[in-house]
Amino acid sequence: MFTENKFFRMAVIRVFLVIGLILADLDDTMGFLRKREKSEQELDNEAREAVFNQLDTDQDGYLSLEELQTGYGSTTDGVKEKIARDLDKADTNEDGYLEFDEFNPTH
Ligand SMILES: [Ca+2]
Ligand SMILES: [Ca+2]
Repeated sequence: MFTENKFFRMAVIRVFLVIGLILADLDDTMGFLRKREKSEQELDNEAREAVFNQLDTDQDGYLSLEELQTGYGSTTDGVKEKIARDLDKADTNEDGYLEFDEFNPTH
């Protein structure tokens, strides 16, 4: 009876150990995913900033329609109009310029 009990207890302990390992692993995985998500976002921000600074040729912190059109190398009226429409859409405070917060080249 005593030995049976001991085996049972060992089995229970083993089950808890396995559950503990799975949970620890899951936590690691979640932490890894969170970290990755964050670094991707940071990367995205850096890329966005680099593009913004490249387009902002007079470095005033705002992208004018001309800067956008020149930066994107638009030669045809169609492309120029599209950029003007995109600027209009992205320009949420409607000052006619894109500041960094309004600038999202992936959209
Ligand atoms: Ca500018
Ligand atoms: Ca604006």
